[in-house]
Amino acid sequence: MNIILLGPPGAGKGTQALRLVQERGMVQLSTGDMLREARTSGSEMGKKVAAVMDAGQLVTDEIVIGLIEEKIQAGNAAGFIFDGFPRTLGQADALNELLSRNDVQLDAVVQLEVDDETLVKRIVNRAAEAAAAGKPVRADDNEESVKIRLMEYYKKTSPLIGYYYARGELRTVDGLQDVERVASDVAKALG
Ligand code: B4P
Repeated sequence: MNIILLGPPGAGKGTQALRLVQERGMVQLSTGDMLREARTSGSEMGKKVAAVMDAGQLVTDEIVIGLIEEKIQAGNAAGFIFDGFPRTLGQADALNELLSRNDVQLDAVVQLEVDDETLVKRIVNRAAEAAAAGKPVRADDNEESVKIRLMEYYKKTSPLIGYYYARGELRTVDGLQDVERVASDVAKALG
């Protein structure tokens, strides 16, 4: 089974992807994680994306599609979870093309619905918890960047809801519930 997890920043895409990896052995393709890995590698591409991410903006489609393409070509039997990808209509078109070129079928798109106030609270809370535990705090996990991330989401990512609805692939889950309940509703949505 191959699925997309769709939703605003802090909706819990990464959290639910991890559950699916543990429970179903699926492979998580998080473009956020891939980009964070690229920036710590010190590569030219990593340097380019660091400033964009810290400002809360979206990295170019070209870079993100390149990262995903490598992973899809490597293939896997248990299925992919696209976590945080696609984030623009351009990325959605590119994903369709990549999937059909590699003979991979998309089974469902799960949208996690959470209101803005809760999203900001969750992300600011994650930063506070990391700081208290002496762990690194994500440079984009502060109120100012989160507000820009939300604006980017509404402008560039939210049109994907209509896009996947029109294709009959969209399932919506209430992401305001606790992690266990969200996981149970995601499982139901996947059938
Ligand atoms: P991502 O790494 O994808 O981060 P995210 O959207 O903030 O997180 P997610 O929704 O996974 O939330 P999480 O489970 O962590 O993106 C970061 C940046 O990378 C972007 O801003 C952009 O610059 C770049 N990027 C990534 N993909 C891109 C693309 N395709 N194109 C262009 N640029 C791209 O949860 C957040 C917090 O909430 C956690 O603390 C968690 O514990 C908590 N939480 C989760 N579920 C909860 C629940 N049910 N109840 C209470 N708390 C919950």
